[in-house]
Amino acid sequence: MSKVEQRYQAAKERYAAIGVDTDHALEKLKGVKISVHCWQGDDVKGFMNPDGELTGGIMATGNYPGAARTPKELRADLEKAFSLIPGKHKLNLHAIYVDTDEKVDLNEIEPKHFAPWVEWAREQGLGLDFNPTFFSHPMFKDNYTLASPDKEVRDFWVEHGKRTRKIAEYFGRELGQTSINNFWVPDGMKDNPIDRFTPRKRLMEALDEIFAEKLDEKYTREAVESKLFGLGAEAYTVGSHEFYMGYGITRGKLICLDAGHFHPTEMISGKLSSLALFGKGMMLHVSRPVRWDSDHVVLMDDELVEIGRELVRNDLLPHTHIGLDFFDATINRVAAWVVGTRNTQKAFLKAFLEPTAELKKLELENDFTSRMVITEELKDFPYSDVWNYFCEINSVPVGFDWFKEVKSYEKNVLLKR
Ligand code: RNT
Ligand code: ZN
Repeated sequence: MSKVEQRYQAAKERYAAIGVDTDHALEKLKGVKISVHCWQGDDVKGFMNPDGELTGGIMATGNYPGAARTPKELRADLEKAFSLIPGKHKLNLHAIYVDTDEKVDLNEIEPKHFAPWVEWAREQGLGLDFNPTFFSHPMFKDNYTLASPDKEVRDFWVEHGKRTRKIAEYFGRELGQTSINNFWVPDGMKDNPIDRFTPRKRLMEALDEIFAEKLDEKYTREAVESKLFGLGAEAYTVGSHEFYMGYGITRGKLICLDAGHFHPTEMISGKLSSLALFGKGMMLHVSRPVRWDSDHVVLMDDELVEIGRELVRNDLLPHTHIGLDFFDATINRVAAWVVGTRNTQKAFLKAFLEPTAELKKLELENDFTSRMVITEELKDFPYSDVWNYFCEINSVPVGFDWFKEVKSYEKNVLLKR
């Protein structure tokens, strides 16, 4: 028996004593698929423009060496990251990540421009999710895309949106896993608008136009992602939380909550139970806000743990698509993926290792003392011994060992770019 397994057996006994079956928790964890975002690998540049500058709507900062410059490099980096993450997952692509020799614009993309991704995903046993790219483009005009007062601008982006649906449908059909196509639209204003209403009406109508054609939900489903404010849209974001709550519920779309898109003290964990009652399903962008900014690497903080608990305790995982969304260009990008993904998995494991039924019973009996004592004692339980065993049985490195591999990949591959 390996050391890791010995420790697992000891942990198993301790959890069994409070009515938790660790083997069952590991089974459950295995079923949790994370949609890993491609854009941490190259600071959201994509491969559509040769210089790939972020020119509006979104911003990444930092210049750590080794960013992927081609689809091939990005896939190599992703393979490295996935080899250090237990389980089988999905890759989340953005429209700017075309893989083709043809010069194509966002309003011209077709499934064939993504064929190498599909081939690779099939080989790797990964599903593919997708996102239209409503930023970093000359048609992002005066901070607007779909909400623009200029019909020519709107039409360009409507066409783009429609095309991404066909591409997501193609991913779903080819790979046999529903491809979630997530719409995030940065449109907004730097300073106080006079008219908040009309841009929202235009956004609603443009989205309706994009979604007019019915596609088979077996292959693709759409999500809509809100935001409170962003760089250059400090005073007003057209696609706010209320906007997309209404839109998603009335149009049967998944509602995407990004953990970094709310007021600094407003947490998405508290919203899941309500959304689950009224919406058609949820998508998460697991991320981390820091003061006014979002998109930091996911760390094991209280909110992450709470997100895991909410989804597990209320059995919401079947209705929730878990995606990651962060891009830090000041650190090793493969390490960023591994830390963020493994942390997200660990948060679910912590939740699976809770005696939930017992805690719910105590709560119903108004025994709030026991509720507090158990949840606090549980924080010191050896969940990491269970996690390490999960890594071992899934043939990925345990503990710091994964970082050694990233370091040598950095030395042998990334620093040579
Ligand atoms: C931006 C949104 C959005 C993007 C990606 C790249 O604030 O969170 O999800 O991060 O589309
Ligand atoms: Zn997001």
